Amino acid sequence: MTSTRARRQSTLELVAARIRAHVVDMCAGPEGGHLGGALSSADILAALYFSVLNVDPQRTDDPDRDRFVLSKGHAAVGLYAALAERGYFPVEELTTYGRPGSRLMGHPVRAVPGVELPTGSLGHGLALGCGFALAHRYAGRDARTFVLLGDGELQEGSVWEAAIAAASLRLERLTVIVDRNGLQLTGATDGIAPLEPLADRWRSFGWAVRDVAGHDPDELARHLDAGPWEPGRPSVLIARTVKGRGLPFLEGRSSSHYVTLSPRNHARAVRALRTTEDAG
Ligand SMILES: Cc1ncc(C[n+]2csc(CCOP(=O)(O)OP(=O)(O)O)c2C)c(N)n1
Ligand SMILES: [Mg+2]
Repeated sequence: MTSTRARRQSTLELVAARIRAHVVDMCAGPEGGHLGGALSSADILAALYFSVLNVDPQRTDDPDRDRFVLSKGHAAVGLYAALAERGYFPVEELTTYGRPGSRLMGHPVRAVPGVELPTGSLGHGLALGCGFALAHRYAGRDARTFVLLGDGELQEGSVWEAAIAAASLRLERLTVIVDRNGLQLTGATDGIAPLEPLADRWRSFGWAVRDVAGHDPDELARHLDAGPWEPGRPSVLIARTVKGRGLPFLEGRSSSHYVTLSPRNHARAVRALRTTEDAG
């Protein structure tokens, strides 16, 4: 890696690269992990935790903090990496992931500093986000709420019930990000239950919509920082991503969904991430 190349990467890109490196290390542990969906959302998490969210790791109970709900709770390894990098707990703790006695389990729980809610059962995060946004309004607080949904998760009817509620309650300080990686557990989302035209669908539910490429964390942060995009409407950023992003041998494949990386594939993954970084 030349220093000239390294300097070209933005701070958020470097953070996203560190998140990916931690995710790959965690998925090489005995438990494995939801690798593909954590890698597809690494740039989103970097943008949120290092630009957008008004949070302070030293004051996790500050009532004015912004709230983030990882509705696709299976991507916990990505969240843990982002929280550790942001200073909620030591980066070294990531090595305990999935091991007996660790608070870093397959799905996030509130024992982990910075985790607002336990998640993992898909379809519930948006309703919970509506609750945060409504509570902020009643308390007269300006805090914003962000919810990250998977695209397969959009097949849950409860997502759309909450989407109707958010629009009718005019929750303009609520923002959804859809990790539109095109894959769910067993295959392509559009092969199982087509979602397109996804932006039009959200628009018809009364949301302000932006549909963007999902792997430029600076661009993602610009959009998310600029919200609310339309007065009186909640916002949804559809981030077009690649499942397994950063690992060419897994990118765009359902097999990236849950992986226990063998020592050989871990080494391969580490090499691949270094190459991607050098090319940046
Ligand atoms: C209610 C519910 N049903 C099933 C599952 C099992 N499950 C975990 S991840 C997943 C696929 C989710 O796909 P998507 O939302 O697209 O996530 P991503 O591609 O970002 O990993 C499923 C079915 C679950 N966690 N919750
Ligand atoms: Mg998906």
